[in-house]
Amino acid sequence: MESFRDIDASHVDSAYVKSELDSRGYVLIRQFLPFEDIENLLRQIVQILSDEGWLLPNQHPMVRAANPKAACGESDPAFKRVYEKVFNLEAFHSFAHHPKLREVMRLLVGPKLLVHPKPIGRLIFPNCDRFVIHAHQDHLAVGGDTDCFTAWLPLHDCPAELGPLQVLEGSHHFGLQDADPDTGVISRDNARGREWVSGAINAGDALIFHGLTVHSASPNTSSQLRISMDCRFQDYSHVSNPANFVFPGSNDRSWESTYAHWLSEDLKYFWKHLPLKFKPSIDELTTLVNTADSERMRVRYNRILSQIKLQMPLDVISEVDQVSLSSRLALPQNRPGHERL
Ligand SMILES: O=C(O)CCC(=O)C(=O)O
Repeated sequence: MESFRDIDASHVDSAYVKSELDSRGYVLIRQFLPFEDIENLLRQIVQILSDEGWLLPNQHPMVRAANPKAACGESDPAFKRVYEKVFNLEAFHSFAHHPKLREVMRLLVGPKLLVHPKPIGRLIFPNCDRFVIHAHQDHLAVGGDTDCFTAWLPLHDCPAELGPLQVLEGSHHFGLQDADPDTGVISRDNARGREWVSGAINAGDALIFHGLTVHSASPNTSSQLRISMDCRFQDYSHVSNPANFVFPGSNDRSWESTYAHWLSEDLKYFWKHLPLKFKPSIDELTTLVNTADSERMRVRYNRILSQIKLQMPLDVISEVDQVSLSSRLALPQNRPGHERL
């Protein structure tokens, strides 16, 4: 496989980033984020994993030596319980707002930058095929604006054996590609684009790609956990998916539980005053609660709608949606005491 084309952070400028994203669908910026900031987050994550028995006890947690007996992945209840602890870390969220990331993302999306509020942490056990994320396009799951960008950020050096990402160059030029309707996986044989590229991605490097760029993880064949973040960014005046602001998959997670141990108020509900435009809109969501094809999706839409009501202040929602939400949910437009929700 060909190697990534990359650039050192000191040479990055707006024209380069835009033209690489335009022509290749990705840009790999080397030595972009300061090591101390990455290490601070990694330390907090590995402490959780060590306390949970995911790491071998006879080695330093920062080595991330995986305990094979604890191996689990995203769909396992054991994973979800530990992941929630990681997700609740204040540093996990502030990392997505790192000034360097904001700066480069503004080059791509302009001044109206929306940092998606739910970054994803990847905690990938080694030598487990079922945990490898296969080829897909983020837009299928993320929804909203196609011009949404992902920054993939390993929290330690990630040579080939730790399973860094691979990218299909130029694949973002072909719209949404044929994918398995249940899993969103695109067969590598049929994927449209130029050629697959890959290579080591190290702590501090940022791999940034477009929402339609086909990409895939490579298998982690090492003996260590691979720990990385993926954070998403878009223009807030473009449509965004309301599911990205709430917790549609679970009944007991909320922003209040996420924020319970945070020291600073700065990033809580940071999107609160942004004039977001939802797609599906509140009206569409209200219809989907009754008309979506499957019971699973009807329940999901219902959760999104009710969590928006509970968790988001009405001034977040665009004019049209406010009227619709307040009449349907019988809420006053300016609810006293709602500012902190
Ligand atoms: O880190 C991984 O294994 C997958 C990440 C990914 O697919 C993404 O960032 O969209």
